[in-house]
Amino acid sequence: MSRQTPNSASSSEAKGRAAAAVIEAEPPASEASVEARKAEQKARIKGLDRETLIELYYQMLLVRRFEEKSAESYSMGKIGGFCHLYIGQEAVAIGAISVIRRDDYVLTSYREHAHALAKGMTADSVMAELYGKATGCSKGKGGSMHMFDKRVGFLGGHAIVGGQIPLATGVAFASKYQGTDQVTLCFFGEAAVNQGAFHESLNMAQLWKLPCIYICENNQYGMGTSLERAMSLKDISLKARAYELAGEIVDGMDVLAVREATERAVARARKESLPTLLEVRTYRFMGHSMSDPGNYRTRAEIEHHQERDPLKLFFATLVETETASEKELADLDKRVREEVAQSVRFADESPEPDPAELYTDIYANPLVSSEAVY
Ligand SMILES: Cc1ncc(C[n+]2csc(CCOP(=O)(O)OP(=O)(O)O)c2C)c(N)n1
Ligand SMILES: [Mg+2]
Repeated sequence: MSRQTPNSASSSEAKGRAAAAVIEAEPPASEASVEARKAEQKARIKGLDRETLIELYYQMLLVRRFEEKSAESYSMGKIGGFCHLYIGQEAVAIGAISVIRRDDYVLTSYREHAHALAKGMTADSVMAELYGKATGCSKGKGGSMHMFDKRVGFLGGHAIVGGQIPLATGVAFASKYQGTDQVTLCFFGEAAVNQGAFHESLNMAQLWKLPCIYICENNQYGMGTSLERAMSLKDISLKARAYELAGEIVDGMDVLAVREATERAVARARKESLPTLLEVRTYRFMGHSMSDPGNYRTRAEIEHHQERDPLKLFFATLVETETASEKELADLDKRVREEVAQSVRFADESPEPDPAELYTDIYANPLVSSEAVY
């Protein structure tokens, strides 16, 4: 299912392979049949201990239940502003972030509740931020799109499409410059790769050998525009070759496939200080945001992908390999629902930010006249 390109390729080799790969383009990983995917996941499970596997399932479940609750609270008017849900994509953030350290960095887009939770932020602080409360991770001033917690290396939450890509490149540069062995994971959607900043960043990362892992979450849509309508080269992983980076297509519905591919990339970054581009093929089950009427795709298309639900797949694998019983996983679900319910109570009962907070944590240039017209 995955295809790798080594860093060491000479440019003529790389050109030859790129041309061949365009012709032999593989079917999207997200299209693989449920049975084929299950067989692959069962093969991957070998060698992983039970504790790690249950933790991965717990984290995916936490994100799923957290977001279902967020949708409910949003509909009740408890959450304001934009709210982009991640349901369907859980295997990507959870699989990738499971192989990095607390002192490594993660940057992503506005669809970031999962990444924040996976990096170690509490459900309380993320939910309170959604509610715009003073106890939220950004003191209630950021909301859904601007989660941040320096203590766990979660550097946002970025609303400008592709805006986090050069920032992550800079963070990786800083780690290298300071001589640490930290790595940076930079997540973004497939629509962001059409931005100039993506290309500038990949070029610099390979030229300067930066420990940055670029993770493109290809969910096949940028708002209501499908990848087919927006991209001349649909095989995003090939874009790595333009800059001689290692590149790989990954099945984004299989948490273990994402984990393995990220492990390879992290080793490359940590030991050799080299970047990687992972194209992780996934699908979002919900609208672009809570206000998306969704009239650009059919219900049948969504249902087709829901058969490949990463949580359903992992549940089946855990049960069929006798790693866990159905009862055990149902009990875990109960505990997760309670943890999420607790975060809602915490957010509900937390105070609103003090009006004086309007003047803190803002960037303003005091040299610019207050009479300036913007
Ligand atoms: C520079 C910029 N252009 C346009 C937008 C409006 N916009 C917000 S999300 C989005 C689509 C991005 O899609 P993708 O990168 O695939 O991420 P996904 O939403 O699928 O996770 C657009 C065009 C923006 N926020 N920033
Ligand atoms: Mg997208």
